[in-house]
Amino acid sequence: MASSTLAASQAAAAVAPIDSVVPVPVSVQAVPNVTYNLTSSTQIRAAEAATGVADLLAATLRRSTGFALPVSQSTGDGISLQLSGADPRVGQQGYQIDVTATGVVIKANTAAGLFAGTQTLRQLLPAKVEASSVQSGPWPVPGARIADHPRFAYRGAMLDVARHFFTPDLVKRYIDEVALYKINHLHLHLSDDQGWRIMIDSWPRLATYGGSTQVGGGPGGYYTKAQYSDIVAYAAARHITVVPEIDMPGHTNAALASYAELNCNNTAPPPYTGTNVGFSSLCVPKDVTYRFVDDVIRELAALTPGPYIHIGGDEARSTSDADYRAFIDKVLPIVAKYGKQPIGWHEMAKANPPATSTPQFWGTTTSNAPVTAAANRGSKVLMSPANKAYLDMKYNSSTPLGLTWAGYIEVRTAYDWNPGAYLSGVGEAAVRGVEAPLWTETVKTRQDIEYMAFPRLPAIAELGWSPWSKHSWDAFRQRLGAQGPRWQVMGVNYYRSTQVPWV
Ligand code: TNX
Repeated sequence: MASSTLAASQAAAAVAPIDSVVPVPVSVQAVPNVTYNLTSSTQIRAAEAATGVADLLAATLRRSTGFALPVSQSTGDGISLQLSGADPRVGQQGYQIDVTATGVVIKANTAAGLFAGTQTLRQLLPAKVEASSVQSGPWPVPGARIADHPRFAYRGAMLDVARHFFTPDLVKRYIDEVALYKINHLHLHLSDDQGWRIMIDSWPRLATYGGSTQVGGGPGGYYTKAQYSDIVAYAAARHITVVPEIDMPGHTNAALASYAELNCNNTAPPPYTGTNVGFSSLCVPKDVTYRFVDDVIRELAALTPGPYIHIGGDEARSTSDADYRAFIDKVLPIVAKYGKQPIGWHEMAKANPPATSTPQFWGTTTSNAPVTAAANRGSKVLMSPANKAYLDMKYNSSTPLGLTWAGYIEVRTAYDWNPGAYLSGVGEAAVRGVEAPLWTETVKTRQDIEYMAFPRLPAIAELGWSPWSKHSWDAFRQRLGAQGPRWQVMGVNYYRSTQVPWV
């Protein structure tokens, strides 16, 4: 081993589990010479409202430890999940952990907070705890007092299931992978030129015909309503809110191909399997367009327990400016009518949307007048600058997958920016959170998804969760390096960036 590599791995190996939690907690105090050991007699005790969180934790720990780990509402030592007595400062999503010689106590004000606490606990345990078969112990948890809560309420991951279709099982695996880093929103890009991926009963050809292909001409696919609801429930159990996106008025070739009447010339174009953008548009002057939008939003809202529906709105290069504004003006009230709040790619801000709408910034500059104006009117902005947060950009010139239009994004580039002070005139208080989008023109398999997301997704997750005062590239790269063994055990195909001292 070259001496510099050896030095790097020794440095990394020295990072104790308590110092390697990602995202870094608000406050971590080690309690020296104290360890709690998980054993065959450990019990999991949980308040009734936390039974779901306890069951998920038990399932993870049982697989690798082989212990029974019974879940009950009793009190006593072992692992205890409590919904009373938490410091009010941990808020609606935070938690406290106390690890003593007799047990691990996690307290929070909500089940979401307890779930976040259990994700920290997983990271305090040895990496082999993630194994899917029984491993030999010991299973030490280091003595600690942790108090933690997020910087931003919204920490998102987006998966483009339109350019390439991904099965419900693959989406669930991604949910599991991002939950470990306290991501709490999964944005599904459900429609684009190349495919429509959700059954809409009142317009069934959207899915059956519009969903029948993908980039490169593969078979595509779509989610039935039952499958989609199952994904939503799986995410909800992990305290992740699904944000469905139907992209309009552009990025609509799959819909236009499915129904001729949606086209201004009443002629359906053929399905599209290339990777160009900006060539399609719904027909803005036609009434049928808004019957279509109303039906789609109504059916989608009924499948959506979360507060948001994403209406896309990006790259509408085949729609005139006037038509674009007219379209957004008509669509936003439809979203409100079905009880949802709109999110849209930042072009939506040109239409002066109301303060209830969230523009999602995806530019590569640090100023955007319409977005700043929207923030000044009271909108909260979701930050996804393409040259920092886009998981589909190549890491460097030798990355086999990905695009380059927003530049190369190495791990440090993904980490070293401040979402609360990035866009001029859009300060911390005007930011709803951060999101890491994964567009899939070049991404076809689970391994591809993981290679592009890991390790950049945890970088974006830390920007969304941890306070800026804790931001440190040098400390982050050490913590990230310590995640490597965990990903190996989980079978996550991650990019071994040379910027990170992998353990
Ligand atoms: C731009 S970002 C797009 C997507 C592409 C992506 C590829 C945005 C809102 N639109 O349609 O997939 O670039 O990086």
